[in-house]
This record gives sequence, structure tokens and C-alpha cells, in this order.
Amino acid sequence: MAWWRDARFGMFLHWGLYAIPAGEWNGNKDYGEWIRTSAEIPLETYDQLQPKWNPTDFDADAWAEMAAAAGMKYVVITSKHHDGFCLWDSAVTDWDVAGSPNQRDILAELSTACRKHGIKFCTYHSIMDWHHPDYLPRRTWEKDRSTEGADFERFEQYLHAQVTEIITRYHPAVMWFDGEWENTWTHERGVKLFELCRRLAPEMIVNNRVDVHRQGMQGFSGSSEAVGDFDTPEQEIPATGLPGVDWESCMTMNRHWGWNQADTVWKSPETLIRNLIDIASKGGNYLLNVGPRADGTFPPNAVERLAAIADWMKQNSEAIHGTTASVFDALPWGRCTVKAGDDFSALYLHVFDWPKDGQLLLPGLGNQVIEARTLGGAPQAVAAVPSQEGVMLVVPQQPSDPIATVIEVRIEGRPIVYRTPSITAESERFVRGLDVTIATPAADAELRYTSDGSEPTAASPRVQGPVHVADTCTVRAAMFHDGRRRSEVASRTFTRVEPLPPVEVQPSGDGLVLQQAAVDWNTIPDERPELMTKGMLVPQVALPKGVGEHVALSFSGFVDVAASELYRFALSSDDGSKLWIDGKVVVDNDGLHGATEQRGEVALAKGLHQLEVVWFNATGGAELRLKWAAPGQPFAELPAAALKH
Ligand code: FHN
Repeated sequence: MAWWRDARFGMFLHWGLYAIPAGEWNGNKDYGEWIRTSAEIPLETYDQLQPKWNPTDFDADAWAEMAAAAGMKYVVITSKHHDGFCLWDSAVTDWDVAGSPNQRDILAELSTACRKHGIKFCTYHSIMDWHHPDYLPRRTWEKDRSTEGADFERFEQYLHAQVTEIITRYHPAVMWFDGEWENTWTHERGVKLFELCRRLAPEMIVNNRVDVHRQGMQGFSGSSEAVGDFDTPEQEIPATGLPGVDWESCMTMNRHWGWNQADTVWKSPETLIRNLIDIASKGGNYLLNVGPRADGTFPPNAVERLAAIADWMKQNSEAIHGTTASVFDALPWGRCTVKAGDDFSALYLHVFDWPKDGQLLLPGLGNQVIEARTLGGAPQAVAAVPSQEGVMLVVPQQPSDPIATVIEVRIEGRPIVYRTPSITAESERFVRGLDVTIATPAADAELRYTSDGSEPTAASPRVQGPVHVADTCTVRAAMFHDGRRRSEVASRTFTRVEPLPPVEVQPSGDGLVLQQAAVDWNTIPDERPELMTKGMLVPQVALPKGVGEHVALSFSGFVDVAASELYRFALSSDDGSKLWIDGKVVVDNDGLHGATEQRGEVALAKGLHQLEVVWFNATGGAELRLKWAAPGQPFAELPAAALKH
């Protein structure tokens, strides 16, 4: 991942047959690469675009040159988007450029041009394929397109064959999968495809959309079982980066991925450059999209923006490439990127709002400043004055770049930023014991703590990992350096609680009693309804096959708890659901909503405890999953052996 992390910036290219209608169909001008399904274009009509594919002005070298000049270190091009059309001559289909008037091997030409300009060639590949007869599901409006004989296993072989062609022929540095969200694609299929990529090209990077755990547009895989090398937020920038997590925000320059000639809503160069800085300051990559036109040229608006980015990067690229995330909490005047080293480090301050009083505070900075100067143009010296709050910079009256002026601050050693430590734990309550984590983003900070409520001093114990507490106590912690406290004191109380006693009951056997009823709810009635139908035994809290709409289920019985602990429960459902333990509401996930998860906790003594889940679905999607976690354990389904009735 090293080259990818250093890159910080790449070009996305959405190009295919959809560029020919340029976003317009039957008078509607707001389509993009989804035009085939958004405009409900029958297959045989859309197929008529293939003989029109003739990008006579395609110039891979010009594309790669613009990308390289803008500081984009890699290019990701759609080898095949959802419409299934292939930008290379595929041996397993004629739905490709070889079947068009223009047989140029787009991927080969672009790969060569990227290599010439010293940037990486990468491919986007859609799993979803609206053209292949074996792909399911069909589009809902394709009533007359039979699914007779469609075989998704055979489609998966086709998909593997094409991915193999792309990898073995063009050697992309990244395989950027997409279109992974339909119910025919599963975690198991994702793992197989990921393993194919790893087998064919161990060095190739694969995004998280090969698997099914991307949580919508926020793009981060919310599962420890997910495969993929980086997360993929789309059209958004996360509020903060996640230490140790690789992620890339992909975004358009206007409102469309694929070329739309009517789209005049173009982001300004300032927005694009500040997006790049914001993302890099959070430790992520920015994948900025261009939708080339049918003739193979970039839209002029895109060319202008790439040139503006190139101008800024010409002066400031060292403050982006090879940097890592900011060491400060949010800075009111701009962003920070870092190049940390043992002997000295560079802090790059990207100033969006130039201070009128000529002063910029680096809050909590504890290092000795060697030198500070503006980047680009004629570098201007910047004075650095240590203060109680950190380091105050005295900057020139005027910024050198209105979009973002970069000040490089070279400091001795690795960055030390004094900030109040966080005190976190799985819960604030426990039965037997609890591990408490005291931390700041700077891993090597000197943190000292007390657990008797007294103020920590330079003589207090140093944090050397999780602190174990076994009785009710208040933990207090602060950051120290050279024998002095350098931050505020953080404080948090943890309470030992008595567990609910086990219920005295002799269970009849394994399994929970499931009852079902037709209901018209949009919330679970306050009193716990005794649902009408007689019960049936089920091994888990899970939706039976084919559960419909306007229905409520109740799962009741006992959970056999192996040890007295504080248990956390996670209940996710679409629509509403509630969990009771020993008659108390532990998780309330009630209401009309899509798949959402709520959590709760309860202290339980070893033995049997009454468990009940009520769930309902009004209309639309249906989901129900109950997980639990003992202290220090990951969330997991309740084991069937623990469920009794
Ligand atoms: O449906 C696609 C869309 O057309 C585009 O390719 C984006 C870019 O990441 N991905 C999907 C939407 O998440």
C-alpha cells in the first residue's frame, strides 16, 4: 500500500457508450452513466450505441499528461461499467470495443501512457452487469426480458474470466470493484473474487467493494470479516480519518460521473483543491472524476480545473504527496498534513482563512521549531513563538495563494502535540472488571493517570496500555512532558454493578418460541403483545424465509449466560424491534426505518435469563439480527446452545 498512501490523489475516469447520448434521452437531459436503466432503454435499443462508438480524438497521452501535471499519481478507468460494455477486446463477449467501428484498445493505450508519465494505471470493474443474460436480478422495468435460463454461477465465471483478462493483460495497480450491492452478490462471492485477484497479482490493491460490507455512500466496511484493501466513501469526506484505516473519497467535478453535456454545476478549483487538502489532512486519498466525451476528449470545464489544480500543486505538491494525517484536532483556519521523522518532521499548514492579526496558533505543539516558511513563489520566513497554548506563528500580512497558502514548519523529532487524553472503555459499568483505555492520537505521548480520583502528577503511573479496574472508581489522566503537566486533566467514573440474578426455571429444551401475527403497526405497542399464532421452535433470533409485510414476530425464551458479566446487545432491524431481558427493555430499536442497529447493555449473573424480541415489518425491506458481546469479546450471534424455552 506504500505507493498508494504516498499518492494521496488519483483520477477517476467514467467512460463508455453512455458518453454518446451525453446524458440526454427522450428530452430528459439529466442522465449519466446510468442512462440505460434510468431512461429504461430496452437492450436492443441500447445495443445500437455500439456501432456509434468511435472516439477518434481519444489521446491517452494527453489524458495521462493532464493527470500527472495535476499531481494525480494514479488513474482508475471504467473497464466495464454497469451497462456491461467493455473498453477492451474481451475473448468472452462481443459487447466490447472490438465489436465497434473503433477497435482501439483503450486500456492498453492508457496503460502505456500512464507508464510514460510515471503514474499508475488502474481499472474500475462493475460486478453488476445489465447486459449479460446470466446476470440477475434484471432491472425491475425490464418486464419483457426473460430470466429463462439465466445462471448466476455462469455469470460469476464470466466475471472471473474478464477480471483475469484485465489483470493478466493490463496489470492494473488497483482493481476498483463497484456494483456490489444487489442481493445476488454475497460475501462468499466477494471473497472468491478477492482471492482470484490476490492469486493473479499479489501486489495489486483491491478496494472494499469487492465485498458486500460497504455501508452505502459512507463507504467504510462495517465488518471484521470484510475483504478489500481500502474503504471507499463516495461523494463525501468523512468528518475525521480513522487511524490505521486506508480510505479514498471518490467525487465528481460536476453532478455526473459519466459525461453529461447539460450539467453546468461544476465545482470551483477552490473547492476541488480544498477537498484534496481536507482529505489528505485526514489521511485519505482523493479520487477525482472526469467523464470524457464520446469523441475521446475531456470536457473543457474539466481541463480548466485540472490546470488550476496543476498550478497549485506545482507550488505545493510536497505538502500532499507522501504526507500523513494531521496531528492536531480540527484547526479553525485550515488543515495540516505531516511528514514525520525521528530526527525532524515537517508540518504543512494549509491556511484557508488568513489571520488578520497575522497570528496562527498551533495548539498544544510541544516541539522545538527549527524553521518556518511559506511554500511556493518567493518563500517568506515565518516567526514561531512558543506559548503556554502551543506555538504561535507570526505570518506575513498577505497570503501567497488565496485558495490555500502553505506554511512548512520544520520541528525537531516526531510531532508532540499536547492534548487532553481520551478515557474510553466498552461501557461505564461492569460486573467483575473492566479495561480502560487512556490515549491521545500521538502514540508515544507521556500519559499519566490515577484511579483514586486524585489529580495526576509527574510521579503518577505512566499509561502503558489498558488500565484494569475492578471496583467503582474515577480515572483521571493528563499529558506530561519534561516533568510538567501539558494538558487539561481528563476524568471518567466507572461503576461496579450487581448483575440481575438468574431466573429459577427448568427449561423444556433448546430453541426459542417464535410467534407471528398480521399487524398494522408503525411502532411496537407499549404493552408486550402476546402475538396470536401458536408458537414454533426456532434456533436463533432470525427472520424465517419469506416473511412478508404488515407482520410482527415475537421470539421468547431464555438465554443461558455462562458467566456473570455486563453484556452488550446489538439489535439491528428493518422496521422496528425491541429486546427485553428479564422483563426490562435492553434495546429499543422501534419505529419505521431502514436497516439500523441500536445497542444496549445489562449486567447478568451466570444462569438463565428471560429473553424476548419483538419485531415488525410494515412494508418494504425486512431485516432482523441480534448480537451480543461479553467484555473484551467481539459482537457475535447468540449461540443456539445458549437459547432455551
Ligand atoms: O453506480 C455507480 C456509479 O455509477 C458510479 O460508478 C459510482 C462511482 O463510485 N459508483 C456507483 C455508485 O456507488
